[in-house]
Amino acid sequence: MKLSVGAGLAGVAAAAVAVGVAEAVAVVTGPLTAPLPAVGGVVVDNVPGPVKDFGVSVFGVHDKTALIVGTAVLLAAYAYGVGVLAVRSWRLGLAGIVLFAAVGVAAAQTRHDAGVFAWLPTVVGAALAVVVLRVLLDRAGSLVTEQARVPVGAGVGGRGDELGAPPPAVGGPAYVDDRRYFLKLLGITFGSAAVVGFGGRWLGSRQTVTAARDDVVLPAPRQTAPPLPSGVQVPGVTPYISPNKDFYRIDTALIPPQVDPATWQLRIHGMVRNPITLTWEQLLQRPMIERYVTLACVSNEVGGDLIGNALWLGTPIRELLAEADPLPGADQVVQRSVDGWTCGSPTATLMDGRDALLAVGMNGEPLPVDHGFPARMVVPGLYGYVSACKWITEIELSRFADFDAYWVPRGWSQQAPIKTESRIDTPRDGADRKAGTVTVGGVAWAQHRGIDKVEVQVDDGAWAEATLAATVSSDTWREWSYAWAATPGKHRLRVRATDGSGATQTSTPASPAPDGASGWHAVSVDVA
Ligand SMILES: Nc1nc2c(c(=O)[nH]1)N[C@H]1C(S)=C(S)[C@@H](COP(=O)(O)O)O[C@H]1N2
Ligand SMILES: [Mo]
Repeated sequence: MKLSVGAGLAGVAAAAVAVGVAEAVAVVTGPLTAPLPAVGGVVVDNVPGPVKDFGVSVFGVHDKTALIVGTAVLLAAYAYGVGVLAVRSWRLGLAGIVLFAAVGVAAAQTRHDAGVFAWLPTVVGAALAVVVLRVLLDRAGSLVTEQARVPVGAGVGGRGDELGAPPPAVGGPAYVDDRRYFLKLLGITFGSAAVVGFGGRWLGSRQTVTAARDDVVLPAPRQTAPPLPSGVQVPGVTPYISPNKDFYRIDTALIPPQVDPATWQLRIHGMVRNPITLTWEQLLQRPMIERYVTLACVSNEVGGDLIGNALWLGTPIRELLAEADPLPGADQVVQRSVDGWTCGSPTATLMDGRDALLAVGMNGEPLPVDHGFPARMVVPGLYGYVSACKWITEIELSRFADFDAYWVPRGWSQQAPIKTESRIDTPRDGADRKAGTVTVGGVAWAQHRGIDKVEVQVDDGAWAEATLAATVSSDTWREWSYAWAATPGKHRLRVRATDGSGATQTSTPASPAPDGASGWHAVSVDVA
């Protein structure tokens, strides 16, 4: 092993210690104050829109894991460089660690859970990294390349004499022992860093609001949802109601905010005559209704699955807004999450009579933490990024001309009603079928306008009307099926929907940015 390789590995091991120890300290100071999630969070907030879109399209709901792994890999490369530098000049090595600490501390300060001690995890981690790097480099000093290695004690005043060690043969057993010893030391360092780091993460994850959530007793609704008619579900198609554990999750939070309902408040202010502040107790006392609403993400590609349908329990937001009494001209309702994320919905849309909810329940449970516990917005007909604020703590009446919410400067439209779309769930793209009757099925959605017609086209044939399944309201997606007389060969199936306003889904393909994908979903099927 070359000295520089040993020094580089020593750098990486020191970084592992810094990150691991910082995770442990962050148990006390807040999970986002550790350098890895802090830097990751800054990256999330600052990457250009197209890069974020790329992340979502490649990694989907795993984009956060990909980001943390990516940040860790970059840090490892940097630390390797610091190690190599440090063996030449200890001062430069120290400077490298100080730079790491400065970046970590700066990033931690910007996180929503940053308290006065947000700097502590990085600083403690970096201080230990200095010690670990020094010790490892001293050990690595005995690792030299075979060519460069001069038998210890060979020269005048050789150190072998000072140490009283017998001069080993070149490449002999003592050399191998040195290397083994160093590698063992590295292993122990990495192992300890991992134990401390993952242990800290584990401890941190136990300090969640799960217990508070378990204690929540949801109020009975003043009005229950209309009963589900039979036949909402087409066999082989996505479940009509998405279970909470399978419900898609999209947000900018690397670690979902842990909001204690005991201290939670919602402030309704800005351009209103009558500002309101609600506690959790007060919110639960408001009249609640239950509604099925299908949520959709603007990043959903044609044929994609960033869409889900749930039974929400919440209080109608239009009643709260009416109490707050917006001033004329307040055309935007800005919603702000505890982590600073914002979205803006048209005031007119929230007050036009649709069941826009300040929701506390999802499919019969309190909101899962990932989906906004204790409270979030759900608005039928608007994409999530302009309406569905999770972990909501503020509603500010404003003007579109005066305020751009989170995604707007990143290249997305201020306003974004959900586009009429449809998807084929069965057969899957590339599936094989036997000739004869093949059931084609899927979902179609145009929230708040409703779905009036779905048509299927085989190859370049005429569009044929599919059978619509029952639905509970115009605010959810609608399943459909079509009995296809399949003939042998390779076929392409396409689908298009017509909404309650009579408009047929456009064939023009558009990518998600700036206001939602469009085009017809197609699958190809091999019929034998
Ligand atoms: N606080 C917060 N709320 C948020 C977001 C976010 O990043 N932060 N993302 C929005 C987006 S883009 C969508 S599509 C929906 C997704 O809600 P879900 O994760 O419950 O499916 O949440 C919205 N609410
Ligand atoms: Mo989204």
